[in-house]
Amino acid sequence: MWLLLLILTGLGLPVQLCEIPREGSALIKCLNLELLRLSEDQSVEPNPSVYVALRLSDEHNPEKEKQYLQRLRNVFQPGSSSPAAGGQQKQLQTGRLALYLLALRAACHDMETRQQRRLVTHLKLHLHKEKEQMAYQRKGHPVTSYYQYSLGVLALCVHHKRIDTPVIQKLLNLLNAEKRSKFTRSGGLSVDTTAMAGLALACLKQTAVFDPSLGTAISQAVQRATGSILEAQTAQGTFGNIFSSPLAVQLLIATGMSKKPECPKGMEALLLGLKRGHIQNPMIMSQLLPVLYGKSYLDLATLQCQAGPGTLEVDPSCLRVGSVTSGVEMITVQLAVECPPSPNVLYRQSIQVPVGSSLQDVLQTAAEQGPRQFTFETQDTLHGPMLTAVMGVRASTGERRYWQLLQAPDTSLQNGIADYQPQEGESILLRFSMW
Ligand code: B12
Repeated sequence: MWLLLLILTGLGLPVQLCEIPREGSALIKCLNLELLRLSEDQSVEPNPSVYVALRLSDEHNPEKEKQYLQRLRNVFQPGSSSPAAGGQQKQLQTGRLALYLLALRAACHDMETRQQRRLVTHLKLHLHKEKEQMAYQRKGHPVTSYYQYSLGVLALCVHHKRIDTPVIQKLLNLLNAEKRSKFTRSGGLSVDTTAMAGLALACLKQTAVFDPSLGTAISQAVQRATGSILEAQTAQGTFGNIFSSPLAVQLLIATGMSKKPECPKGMEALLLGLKRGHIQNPMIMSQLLPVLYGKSYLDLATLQCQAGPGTLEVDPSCLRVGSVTSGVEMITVQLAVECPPSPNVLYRQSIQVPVGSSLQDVLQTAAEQGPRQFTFETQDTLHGPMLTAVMGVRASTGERRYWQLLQAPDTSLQNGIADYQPQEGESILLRFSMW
């Protein structure tokens, strides 16, 4: 096998090891259709990441994509059809604004109008503020997160907008080995963030919209990011967990590392996860779809938008079979709330819910039943509902505090409250944590 590869590479023939096995194509089509169905669901806030995924697909439904883009514009740039309107983009955080700009690139939208130029200026301003806050103290953090900062650089880059040297420099510093600890969360490497930072820098390398003196440092940082991703591969083939693997493989594709044997192993793990129904969150689905067509966000930089015939139509064989719950069989889940310092237990109770209930259902039941009072609040994000307050204690981005979901005593859950389904006898811990 290796000999054959060597010969093929020597002959200059393309060696594509990270290809999708033929039997995966039905699964991919269903994923594509699921995202298209989501784009039509008026009860769900439009998500620019879903639009980007649809545009990076090989199969299209131009009419539905057009309608979805309009919905995105209504939400992310209200009043953008009237030239006098200023839009609401000032309230968008770095990451959302960046995702919206990626969507506009995916639509080949004209960016030379006053309003669109203003969006770009806003993003530049956001990045400047993020950078200033990082520089403020020695251990300073960005206003939002390193992930959103990287997404911001990527968005400007795919639009071929010049990015200030100090902004790039900050990203380079973050990827330096000695500062690697900045990417760690719960003791492990945050593959998602490394992959996003790597994609941003790989885009810069490709489009060359930077001060040429940074060239070598950018190339080295891209190498470091891909190296970290490859090192993060697990025995199951995922890079980090299954949910960080789509962005990780995007980076491998973008940097030509898809020829490495780690890539097909990662792709296999992703297809298996998809087949087993582990990838249900629309945000993750949207990060995965481009990978399954051999693409990455970098492809947006060169995307052409010729109108072609629509080939994506509803396929009944893809209809999802929802989990059947009898509504009669009940399970008991232990729910506890911890708020350090000291394991200060604010609440502990057994909760009964029907089989198949989500963690959100458990919290809702706890809030409705006595004898001890339980309260919680959530906030809608592009990833789904996030738990933002418990027993009156509120998460805070500024103080980098959040409500961590755990299976007691110490296993951090890999799904959010809407997606996680506790089992009979399970102990769930909500812990106010630092990130
Ligand atoms: C940064 C980050 C965080 C930060 C967010 C802080 C901040 N102010 O930025 C912190 C540390 C708080 C966090 C927490 C959690 N996270 Co997180 N997070 C991310 C990351 C790396 C980037 C998210 C982002 O900025 N998106 C871009 C912006 C533009 O979109 P947005 O919707 O506006 O972003 C907000 C939401 O994404 C939200 N958020 C972050 N994580 C999660 C997780 C869930 C389930 C929900 C509903 C929302 C949410 O915080 C963002 C900022 O406000 C993603 C990686 C990825 N691949 O997406 C993982 C990721 C989304 N997180 C994940 C998980 C599991 C969690 C937790 C559930 C972990 C836990 N056991 O407690 C908690 C959420 C618990 C809760 N209270 O509901 C998983 C979700 C996997 C899945 N099944 O879909 C991901 C994909 C990481 C991974 N590979 O496992 N996270």
